Amino acid sequence: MPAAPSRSRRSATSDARTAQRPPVLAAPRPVTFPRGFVWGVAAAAPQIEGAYRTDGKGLSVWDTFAHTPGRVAGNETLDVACDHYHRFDADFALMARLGFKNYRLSIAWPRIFPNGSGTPNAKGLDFYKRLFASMHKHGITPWVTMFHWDLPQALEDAGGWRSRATVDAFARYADTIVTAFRDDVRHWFTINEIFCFTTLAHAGALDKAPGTPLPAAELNQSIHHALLAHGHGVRAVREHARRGTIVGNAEVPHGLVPLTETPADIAAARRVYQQANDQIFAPPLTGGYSTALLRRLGADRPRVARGDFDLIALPTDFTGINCYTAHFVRAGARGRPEVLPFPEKYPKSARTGWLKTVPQAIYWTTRFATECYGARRLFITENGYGTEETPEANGEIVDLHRREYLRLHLHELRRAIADGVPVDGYFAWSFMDNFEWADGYAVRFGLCYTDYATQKRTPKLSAHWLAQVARENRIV
Ligand code: GBH
Repeated sequence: MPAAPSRSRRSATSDARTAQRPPVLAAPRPVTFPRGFVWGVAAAAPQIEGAYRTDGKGLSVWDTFAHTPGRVAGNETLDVACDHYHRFDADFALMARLGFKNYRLSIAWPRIFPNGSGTPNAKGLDFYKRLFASMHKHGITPWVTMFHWDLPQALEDAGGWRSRATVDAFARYADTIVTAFRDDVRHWFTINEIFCFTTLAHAGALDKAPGTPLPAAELNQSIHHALLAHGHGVRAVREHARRGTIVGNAEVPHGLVPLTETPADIAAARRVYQQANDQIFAPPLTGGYSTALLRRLGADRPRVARGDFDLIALPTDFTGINCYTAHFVRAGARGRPEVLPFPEKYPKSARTGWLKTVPQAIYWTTRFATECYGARRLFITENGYGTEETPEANGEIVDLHRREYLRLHLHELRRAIADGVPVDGYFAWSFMDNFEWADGYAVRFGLCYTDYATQKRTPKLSAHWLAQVARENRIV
């Protein structure tokens, strides 16, 4: 046998030498958030409450939509959902145990005005009174959305958002809830994502309720009415809430990120952002429709009454941004913006094709809101990841996909704050798996796993992780 090559000996020696003098590295630098940064979790009444006819609740457009065969995957309904209506106290106990101190929820309009008008339903008001009392008992601050898509069916039958009468009905509803809950609620959101219950409900895929096609002029009028409703939400808080109560919206601006962070690509992305957001996201901040928008809409532009923009642009206390994804933009020839298509295999949620992972979305969407429209105080009102999931054999849910999605977004959010973007808080979507609209219950966005057969909630790995982030105010 020849002797073993002496090389191995030599390398063993040099390894040992290296080990004696390891390079000195800094400890991982903690990525901390500003003192007082608000950490919370979010959900919405129609997606979790169930009890769809209990205590006098009227039907919403989503009840009707889900009961129409073929509209929701598996023909699933909101009838029972997470049964949060009967389980809220245990849900808040779990939230508190994890350490989440802020919860964004919504009030179901058809519980308060089952037929859209008339006298408010005392049992509906009483339900939320009990719910807020439970939250306060558990040390959780409510952040309440007035409208998260569950329009009373009676109002839809009378013309829905196409009709200006729906704006009046919303004004009355906003006055009613802000007054009724003035001792319980100090943080309000007016309307969640106008784009989703107007554009997506009346054009294109029609996969949001009521899901009926509309001519462009009526769609644009509906959007205008929804903006007016937002204004009434702000007005109602100013008129009826206790001093110090804050109000803003929760909108989902189209996300556009520069392919490279060079001046040319940034300018290209900004141009597309401004055009894509000039009808819904911009008006409350800018106080009008841009001339470019009006030119683009042409004869289909909405009728605007005198004073409408005084209402729409009433100053808010913050701008809420729901952030999930974005498109990449680069500067083409002569700086012309090019929105890039996503290649087939780009990282995305397996079940929700629209949810492409683009963490820079949170940096550029908040930054552009400030740069383009002067937003002075921002909250991330939703950010999250949905897909199909099954627990491991031991019952644990090791949702590393969601943890990575959230972690990457939080790093980008921290970068935005470091660059001066005024973001004061972050709400993860969603506290627990729930009714994911047209995708039914198959797509899970929860930090907690919902077993729909038993209604048992199990915090996933991501819930424990984000709760620790919230408790320590840094990315762990
Ligand atoms: C939010 O909307 C909702 O507020 C929340 O209720 C929901 O459960 C959550 O996100 C998860 O979906 O037709 O190509 O424009 C999400 C924002 C914006 C996502 C529109 C779907 C449709 C893609 N949505 N988008 S497209």
